[in-house]
Amino acid sequence: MAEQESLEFGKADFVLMDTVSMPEFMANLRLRFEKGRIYTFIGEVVVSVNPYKLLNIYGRDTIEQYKGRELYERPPHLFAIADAAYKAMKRRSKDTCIVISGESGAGKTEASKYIMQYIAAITNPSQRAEVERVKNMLLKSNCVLEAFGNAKTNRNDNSSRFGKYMDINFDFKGDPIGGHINNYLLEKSRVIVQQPGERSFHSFYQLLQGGSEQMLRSLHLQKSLSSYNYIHVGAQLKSSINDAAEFRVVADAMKVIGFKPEEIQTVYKILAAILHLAIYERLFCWIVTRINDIIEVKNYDTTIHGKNTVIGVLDIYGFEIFDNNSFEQFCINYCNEKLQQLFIQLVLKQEQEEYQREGIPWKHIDYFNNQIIVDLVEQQHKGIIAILDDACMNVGKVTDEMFLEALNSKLGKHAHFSSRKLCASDKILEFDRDFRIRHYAGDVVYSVIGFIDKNKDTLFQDFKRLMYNSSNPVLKNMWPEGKLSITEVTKRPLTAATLFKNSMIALVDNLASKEPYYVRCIKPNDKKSPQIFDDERCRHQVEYLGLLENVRVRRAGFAFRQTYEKFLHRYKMISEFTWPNHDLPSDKEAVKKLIERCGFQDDVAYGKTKIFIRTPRTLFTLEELRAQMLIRIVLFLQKVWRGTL
Ligand code: AOV
Ligand code: MG
Repeated sequence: MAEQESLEFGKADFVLMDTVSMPEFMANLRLRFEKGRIYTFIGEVVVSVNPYKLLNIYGRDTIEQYKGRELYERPPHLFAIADAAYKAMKRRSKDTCIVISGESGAGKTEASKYIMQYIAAITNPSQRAEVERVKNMLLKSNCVLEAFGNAKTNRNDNSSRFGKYMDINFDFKGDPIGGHINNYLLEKSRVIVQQPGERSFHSFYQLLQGGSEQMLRSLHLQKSLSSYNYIHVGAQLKSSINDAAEFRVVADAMKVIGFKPEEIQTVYKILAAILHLAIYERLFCWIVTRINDIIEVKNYDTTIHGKNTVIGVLDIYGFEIFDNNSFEQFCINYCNEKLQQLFIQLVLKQEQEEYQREGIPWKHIDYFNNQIIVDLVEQQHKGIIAILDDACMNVGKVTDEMFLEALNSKLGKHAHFSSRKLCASDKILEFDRDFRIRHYAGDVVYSVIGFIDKNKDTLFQDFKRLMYNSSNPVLKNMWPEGKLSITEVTKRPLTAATLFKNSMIALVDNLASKEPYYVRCIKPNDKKSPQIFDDERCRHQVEYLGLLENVRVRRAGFAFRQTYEKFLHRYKMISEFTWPNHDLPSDKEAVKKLIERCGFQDDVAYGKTKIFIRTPRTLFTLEELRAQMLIRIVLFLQKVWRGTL
């Protein structure tokens, strides 16, 4: 359990609560927020509350406190989890991932940046120039992607409008040698329409506010934001964002990453063209591909240097409810359902299943399993995406209303789906327009308008061919399908929703194949205020994130487990019964003897194939005993060798 700070700051690990109850959980969370302690552990999970103010807790001195320390030795912090993921990767050659979840504005993107900064700060102690260059590129890529993929929404002034999963590759020394970014569905409709109070992507405002007179003139642009239909509404909003200064930071970052001057020029030309004309996602994907070309691992020979390992950092758009929710919110919220399902699978379900499998006495802990909602969206033939695809396949004119009709007839009995047709008294929902999904994080009303068009996502082939035949290589690369022949083109392309579903399934498989570390972000209020801790809003998030269940499983559970064979291999020198070999009937019996010898019998349970240790302190003590014994063994062998025994 986490090193205890003074009790005036509350409990550093929710596992230490006197009773596991919502009031006590909330009281601790609030106390810590008010005292500026925004991080709290649940075992190895970090719960974070957005402070909405700059805290002096990310500097060099704090980094030094966490470097190389065990998770429980220091107060809870993002750095503790980043260090744990890094250590697992370095010591045990494990691929790890850090999954950051929480609703829009809860602090995911900021957390992912602090984690990357920490990893950059603790690696490459020998200051190899090439590694420094790679680190710099990885950090700067954030800033470029944020300029082109983030926007001000009513929930967050810097809201990620795309999902991002970034792999950082490390060499055998544990230093970064490259990376790869996967991006997920950009909310491209924002280029054309924004809800009241919102802006288009930052990049447009940055160009117009920060580009030099000469540059704007060469792009045939005017500085006046009100001249442009797509952004003039957003431009009138009062905001804390300094677009002119950010323009220079982003242009500089592109240079550092390795974009060529003519490529940067083209990016801004296309941005200008978009203001004149309706192709932004292509530009965004091209930027990601270009960054990937530059940051991918090069010249690493695994036969010489061994495996290169990976830490993945996932920062995706958070669950969101707007006044008007469309196809994009449907995809974003489905994505959050998938991540919640992964958390349930890895933290709640598998943990309990393992105790059952190993025959450890265990009282089952109930939790809400959102698989039913995941199925509602993605199930083959019966799910919403399948029904939408069916509607899109129909020849002839299919309308959004017909899609809603199909949903009504196929999902009428589903507990998490409703519409006005199915429930006439539900006056919030409009006939022929709305349906509601009861998500794990709350009810969301979606308007079907635009679903069919956005899902088909068709662009005229002539247009693609025209772009592909451009003499500008950047434009050409953005439209690879332009080279397809007519016969190839007539094959029906996958729909936007199916592509997104496939990418989510691949993402979850990828995360599940790595050792996961979790950051669960909570938004304290809807006013972006550092002072307000809105009890009701926070309680709702604690509830749907399943944090109380997480504490219960963790509290009743065991921090560490290992097969008897591996356990003996590491600790057999601690007891005379097991060193150098034991003559007991089984490894399990030998481990029992060893544990009793050390007096830890009350802190362990013996499963069929594994030993389970409840508290990390027991493990640390075993490690200390092992280290002491190894020194004695070495000294003994030295004496034997010198003949002085
Ligand atoms: P998100 O990534 O979770 O939302 P952000 O990480 O963008 O949320 O956080 C929103 C805002 O909260 C930031 O712009 C900061 O002003 C503030 N903030 C968050 N974390 C911190 C922190 N640790 N210290 C100080 N301020 C913070 V979205 O991308 O909308 O789901 O799609
Ligand atoms: Mg974000």
